[in-house]
Amino acid sequence: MTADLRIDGDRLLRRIEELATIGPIDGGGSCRLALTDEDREGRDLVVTWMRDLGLDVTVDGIGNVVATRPGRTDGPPVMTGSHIDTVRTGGRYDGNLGVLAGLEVLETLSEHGIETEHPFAVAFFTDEEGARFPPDMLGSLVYVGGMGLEDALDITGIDGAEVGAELDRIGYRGPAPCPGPAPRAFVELHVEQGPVLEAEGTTIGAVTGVQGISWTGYTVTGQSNHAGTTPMHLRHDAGYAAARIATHVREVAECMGDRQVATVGRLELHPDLVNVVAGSAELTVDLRNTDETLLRAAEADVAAFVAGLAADEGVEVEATTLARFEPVEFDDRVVAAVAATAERLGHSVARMPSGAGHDAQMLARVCPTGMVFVPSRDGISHNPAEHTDPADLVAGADVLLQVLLHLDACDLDAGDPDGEGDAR
Ligand code: HGY
Ligand code: MN
Ligand code: MN
Repeated sequence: MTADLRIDGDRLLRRIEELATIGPIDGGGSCRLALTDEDREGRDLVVTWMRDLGLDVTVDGIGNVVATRPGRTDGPPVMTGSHIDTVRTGGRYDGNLGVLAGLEVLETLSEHGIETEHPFAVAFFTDEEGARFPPDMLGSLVYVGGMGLEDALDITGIDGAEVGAELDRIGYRGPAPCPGPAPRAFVELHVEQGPVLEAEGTTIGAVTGVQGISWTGYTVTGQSNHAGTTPMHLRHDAGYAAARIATHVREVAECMGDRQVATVGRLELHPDLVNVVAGSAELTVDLRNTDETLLRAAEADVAAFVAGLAADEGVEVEATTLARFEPVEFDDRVVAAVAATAERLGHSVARMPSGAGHDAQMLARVCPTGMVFVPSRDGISHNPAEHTDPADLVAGADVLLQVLLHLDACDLDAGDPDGEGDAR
């Protein structure tokens, strides 16, 4: 009876710990920025695990890795996965849990001799974080045909490196075609990275969708000048202008309230010296909302503010869109399957949107897609203090296993709203 099948929790936890030792940072997290040597090392470890399981491993032109276990029939796989690249202050679960839980699902099926109807696949997608090379979810965006491969390979990172050259350097520019083949269905397990599940005392999130994301890079050009001799009315202070933009976006989010969030994560002044009025500044603005109309309103407000500020301060401001994704709704059948499966396994479950971006929001463009969340302690993520209780990690992986089996067995065309399918 596969309905009673569960993963090997200790094996999953061991792999999470082992992967976390690559690119280690203080506090127990990892730094594996996309396409760095640390990312390559993490990729090599996970690919070794995939190959040790006898999975068919492919690497595509943007470095996405897909490992497939055959089913009774050929055709589009039931797919799971996430990412193993991290931000500079990464925790050990963001992305890694989804990839390693997917690997654990395939190993569990093999060690119990389970033959699935369709192939099962686990993937890790390149540069999900977008922290080094914007936009985020770059690999999965290319996988689903949302960006041409050549355009993606030409992207220059915050350190001046280029995606294509870095893929060549780490040996992960593979032959598999982009866009990749659409899966039968896709389910991603991920830590919530927010405070909701923990606050509600709920174990599983049945994720209903992902909020819209707007990333803009600003270059402010003023005039460097002497901090002591330049009268205030003669200044064209790029540092002041950047600071005003940063405080304004915070005010916009607080004024709009509800789900609107705004972040200035990067801010660099030049020449960055105590006694020099900044001649130029670079900063990024991250705006997000579950409602596209409200997100556009926030973008318009910021753009108007920046234009007025530039005129008042006598600076030039150049804006570059680094990422722009509209809100995504996941497939009701998959959301229902996650919720029903969590309940069947005896876990509390809540439906909720995702505040963070995920590869699933890209796969949702090409197949029935959903996500499983598990709680984040104190809602912390993108921080080495990121933590999820082992029991919750295992619970999430068990729900993932059972949802994938349901999506393998059910008739997706007929729909299967109760998510029970024909549990075998
Ligand atoms: O930015 C995000 O939400 C994700 O961590 N890439
Ligand atoms: Mn993630
Ligand atoms: Mn992340």
